[in-house]
Amino acid sequence: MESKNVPEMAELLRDAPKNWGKWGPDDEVGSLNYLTETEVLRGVAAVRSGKTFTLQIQMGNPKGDPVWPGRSQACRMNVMDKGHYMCGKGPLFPGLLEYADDMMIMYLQGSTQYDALGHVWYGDQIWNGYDAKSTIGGLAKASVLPIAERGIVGRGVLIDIARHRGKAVLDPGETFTHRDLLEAAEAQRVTIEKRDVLVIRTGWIGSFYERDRSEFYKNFIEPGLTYSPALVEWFQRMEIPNLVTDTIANEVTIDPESGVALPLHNALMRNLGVTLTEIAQLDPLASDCADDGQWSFLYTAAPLKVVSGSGAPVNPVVIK
Ligand code: UVW
Repeated sequence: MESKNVPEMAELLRDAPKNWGKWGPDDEVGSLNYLTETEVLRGVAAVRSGKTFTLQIQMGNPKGDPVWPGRSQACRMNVMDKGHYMCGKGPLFPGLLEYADDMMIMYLQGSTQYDALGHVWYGDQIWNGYDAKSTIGGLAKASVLPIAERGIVGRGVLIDIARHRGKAVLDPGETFTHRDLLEAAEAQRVTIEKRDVLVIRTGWIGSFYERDRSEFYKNFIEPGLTYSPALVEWFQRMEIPNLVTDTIANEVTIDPESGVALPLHNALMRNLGVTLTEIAQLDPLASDCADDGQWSFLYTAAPLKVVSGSGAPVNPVVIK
């Protein structure tokens, strides 16, 4: 990559809009506040056939799990099975009950997941202006717990940017903007409405299972949305509560204009309170939408209730 002076996040986002204080000084769920009962009913009204889709990737697929470089794979360990009973090591219960048990060690961002609003920051402040020191030893503010306690239900709209560009998968580092999303939506004959859960398919996570692992991680740069003040203003004006994508980090890894890593994490999540849902498996849903021409649906998600968590695994359910 060409070497250039990369500005600090605070400099890049100096004039960027914020929703801090909009829902009070104690708010920890940000733009999810837009998902009122009216929005739930708008989601329900989008249901036509009753077809359902789950958006979580498998945990422990033999090909491995796609995770951000530096994070390790989820590790499931079998700690009790028939073998224990066969060698006399299984616990004895009246009536000779036998059972299998597992435990799992994983990054909370190591599967399809909701980021807590306090997951990223710059300038010593997280979402709503809370002190970044409140993250020390586990998030005391803006953790994933309040998000998990409320759940996420609303109208979802899928924009298949890969299909729109005639590709199975976007190229590494390939970018798109909100204007591209609007163009793709028009081609799909669907409208991105105010307060929609915005679901974007690039084909990237699906391609993880087709490619050689070392090829997937080589010079790792994901495709995705690219930062601009106009894009951030559009998210704010559209009152987007939740951005869901089939990439590991929901935006192009390095902003090509400034050279800054993941600026939208801060511009959208820290500043506007938009929740991010990452590593979604969108291919079966997208194929079905292309077949029946229905790109909007009821979107529901219940991340795990991890106290003080910076994120939580989730298996969103979509009903068409
Ligand atoms: C990082 O935190 C780097 O990314 P993500 O939000 O994708 O977990």
